[in-house]
Amino acid sequence: MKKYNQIAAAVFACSLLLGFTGCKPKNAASAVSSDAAAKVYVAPGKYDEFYNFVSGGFSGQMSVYGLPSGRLLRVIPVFSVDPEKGWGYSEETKPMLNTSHGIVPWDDLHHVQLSKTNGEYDGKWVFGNANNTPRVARIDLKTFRTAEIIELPNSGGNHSSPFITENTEYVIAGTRFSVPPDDQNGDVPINTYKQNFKGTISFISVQKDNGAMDIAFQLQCPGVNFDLSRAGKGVSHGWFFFSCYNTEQANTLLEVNASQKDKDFIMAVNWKKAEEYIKAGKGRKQSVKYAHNVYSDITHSATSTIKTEVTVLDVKDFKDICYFFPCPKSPHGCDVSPTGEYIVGSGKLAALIPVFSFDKLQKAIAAKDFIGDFDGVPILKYESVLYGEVKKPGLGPLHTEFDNKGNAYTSMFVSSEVVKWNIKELKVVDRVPTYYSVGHLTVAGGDTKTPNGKYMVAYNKITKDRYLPTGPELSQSAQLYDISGDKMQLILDYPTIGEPHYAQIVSADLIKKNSLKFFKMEENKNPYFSNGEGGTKVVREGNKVHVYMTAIRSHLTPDNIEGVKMGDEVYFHVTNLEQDWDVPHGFAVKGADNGELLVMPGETQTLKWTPDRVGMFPMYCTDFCSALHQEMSGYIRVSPAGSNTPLLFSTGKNYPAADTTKKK
Ligand code: RUQ
Ligand code: CUA
Repeated sequence: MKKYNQIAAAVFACSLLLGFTGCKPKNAASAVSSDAAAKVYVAPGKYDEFYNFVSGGFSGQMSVYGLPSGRLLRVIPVFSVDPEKGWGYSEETKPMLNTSHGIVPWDDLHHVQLSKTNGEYDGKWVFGNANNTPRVARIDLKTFRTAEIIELPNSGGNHSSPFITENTEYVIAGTRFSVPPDDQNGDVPINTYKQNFKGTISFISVQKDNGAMDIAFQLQCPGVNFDLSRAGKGVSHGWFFFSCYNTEQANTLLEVNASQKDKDFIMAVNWKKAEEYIKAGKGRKQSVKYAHNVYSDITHSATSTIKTEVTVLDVKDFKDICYFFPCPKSPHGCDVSPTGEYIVGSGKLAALIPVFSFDKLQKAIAAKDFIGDFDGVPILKYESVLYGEVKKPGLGPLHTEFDNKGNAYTSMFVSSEVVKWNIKELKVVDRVPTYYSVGHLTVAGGDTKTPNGKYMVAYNKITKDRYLPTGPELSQSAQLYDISGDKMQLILDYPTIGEPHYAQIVSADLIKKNSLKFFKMEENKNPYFSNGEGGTKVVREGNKVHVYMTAIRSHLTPDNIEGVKMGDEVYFHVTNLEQDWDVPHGFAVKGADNGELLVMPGETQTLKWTPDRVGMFPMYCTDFCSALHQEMSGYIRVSPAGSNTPLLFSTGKNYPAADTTKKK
């Protein structure tokens, strides 16, 4: 307890310090070496060597940077609407944000995971988690767009997610908040946590060829908080490791009540065993409700399906799926070394880094070296699983990644530094300050079997004085370190979008060759596609007016529309006829409370507009597409309800003036 108090005091002192002075390590500016500029300089017209996929945290998005330049290449909308991409505004993209609770326009994305084959990045997809309304998304790296989102029942706060197995057999998602299962009455006193609350882990299968996701099964585990996880690899393939906190099972003031025990747990899961039980029909069907959303690059639309069943294994009934082993004080990160032999726990309040051995874990399980059980799950003895401890690494270890020379890099939130240590010897070999309060870090290929080991990026929670002031909120910051030598060397600071949590770095060669340039017109199966300007039309169906419109440099077809009346709902189905890279057209109409559109070459997107008044409404292309972009515009006339203005539409034609406004 004394030890805890000291650490807590240190945590508190530093957070106080941060609050007032910025807890500034010395020589912040001079920490950058003189050759740093040359190391990060990517000449105009040249490509970066790596893509860096970065979580946007509370923005719900994912951003893509080039490294080593730190240039922002793209923000990918995932769990939030995004006006820059039109995501969530067009009728076609809205279903992607659907959940069993209805449309959720903004969530919180913490972790990114690139798909893997044989424990190496394969460049096909990147996955991300929605933390608040639990979901997992798959982003297609051909289009850099979200292709699929699956909601997770029986979960709350999908933090320990998404982590993937060596061959992307499964994407795994552990619940942060334990909750009563969805098919049980959740209307129970909160202080019945111990009896009624369960922690669920979801196993999402991923189809090899097209990436299609499905919830294969869920494990119902004791009620604790799952924080982070990693799949085993190499020798530990077939296993998964989850850090668990709040093993006190507290339901209030967790800050104190979930920090009582000296050790929480890491939970080891033999997922191959769980898979066997599922195949043998041992799972129980549970009725639930969750959304499964899929975007098609052929119909250029999303569908959202509500599903109603999952298969659940209750781990306390199967004694050989899950094992707990103690891990010092409120573990956060739980990372697995490139060989798969070492599992690194990071206790947020611990003053050491415990390193566990997979080999010892197997022996301890075989020897039934248990010290008891926790809600029916056996607990192994700490010493029997421990490989060793890294002593005095710094304060507040959070996350660890690995290089190709047998070293590990651990972020230290409280002491604001990255500590490099040797895995075999458990000796600290180098440390560098971060500016300030590093959360996650990533090494190029750092969670694969063969890390690249050239760069490491620290993602800092607090920026303070690093950039020009921009009011009360400053952009969060990433810092790039050259780790190719013995000493880590800070070479670049760059601002991030939202608050970065985890990120990954992958060789650009793996991705850039597959990138799509435009959608083929002949493959466009959107039901409102206009096949060329000859295919455009305006169709009235009761009070719905469907405008089949095309956009090409530099006009809209039709660009004059009359005969729309108050009470109508107008659907602009805009097809971009371009068949060339990087020529989007936008579409906007005055007063549209549903936003605007951005339409990629060969794609069709729909804006719904309900006119709120009689009059003349300009419409135009919002993306500066050509010299005559300003000419890419038109008018839509709205007449009173019941008027007999004929439905007319055209481009380049002036009909004889038929002034219907005078007639009643
Ligand atoms: S977390 S700063 Cu949400 Cu991954 Cu550790
Ligand atoms: Cu199309 Cu501007």
